[in-house]
Amino acid sequence: MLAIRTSAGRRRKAGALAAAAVLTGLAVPSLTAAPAAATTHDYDTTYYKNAVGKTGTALKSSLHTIVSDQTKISYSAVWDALKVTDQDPANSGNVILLYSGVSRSKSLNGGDTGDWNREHVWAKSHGDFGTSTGPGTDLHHLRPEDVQVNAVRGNKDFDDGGSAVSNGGGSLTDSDSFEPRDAVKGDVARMIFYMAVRYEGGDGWADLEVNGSVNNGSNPYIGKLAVLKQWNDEDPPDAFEEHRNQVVYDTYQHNRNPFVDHPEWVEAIW
Ligand SMILES: [Ca+2]
Ligand SMILES: [Ca+2]
Ligand SMILES: [Ca+2]
Repeated sequence: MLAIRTSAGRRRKAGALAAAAVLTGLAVPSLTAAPAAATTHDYDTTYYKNAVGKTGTALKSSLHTIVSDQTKISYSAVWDALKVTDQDPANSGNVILLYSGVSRSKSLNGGDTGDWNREHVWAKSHGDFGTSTGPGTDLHHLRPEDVQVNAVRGNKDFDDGGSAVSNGGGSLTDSDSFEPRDAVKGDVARMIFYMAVRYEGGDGWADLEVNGSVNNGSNPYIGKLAVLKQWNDEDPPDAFEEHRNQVVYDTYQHNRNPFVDHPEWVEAIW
C-alpha cells in the first residue's frame, strides 16, 4: 500500500487508482481536492484506541469521552498560550493572525487598533458560554486575530460569499456570514467540529452543534454544516495546524482535536 507520511506522523493511504497509475507509469491524480481519505495516525493505538473503527454517533460519543479528559486554563492564561501555539515559524517574536494571515509581534496583544486579541472561532455568544474557564478558554478554537478583523467577524456564522474584509487576508463577509481566507478554511471547520464533539451538554455548558443555518444568534449552533464539510476537504491539515494540535496536547490541555489527526472523521460523523 502506498502511503505518504506527513510531518506529524499521519499516513495517508493512496487509492487503488493512484497505485495502478504508478505501476503503469501514468500521472498520479491529485488527492488534494478529494474528500479526506482514510488515514492512520501514531495515536491510533493509544489515544484513539476506543474510537478507531467506529462511525456515526458511536464515533462521536467515543471521541467526546476521549477529548473531555483535559486540563483547563483560565482566560488570562490564554494570552501566553496563544503566543506559543500560534507562533510564526519564521519569527519567534510574532504570532500568525488567523483570518488576516499577518505576522504580528507577540507583545501587541490587547484591545487597541493594531493589536491582536483572542478570537473565539466558535463565537462565544452561540451558547452564551462567555470567558469563564470552559469552552470560552478552550485553546482548540481560540486564535490570535487583529482587533478590527475580529470585530468584523463578530458572532457571524460561516458561509461562502460576501465582499472583501479590510485587512482580512482575502476573507469575505456579508450581513449574516463570514468566509475565512482559503488557507484557514479547513482549520476553521475542524475547530468547529471539535467544539461540537467536546461539548455535549455536560459540565453545565450548552450542547454545541453544527447546523445548516446562518443567523443562529445566541442558540448553541454554528452553520453552515455543508460549507464547513467542504472547507475541511479543500484545506487539509498542514504542518502549522498539526504542530499547534501537538502543542495544545503536550503543554496545555492534554487533549487533541481528532479532526486534525483524522479529517475523514468529519464525514464519518456528519
Ligand atoms: Ca451570507
Ligand atoms: Ca489550513
Ligand atoms: Ca455537541
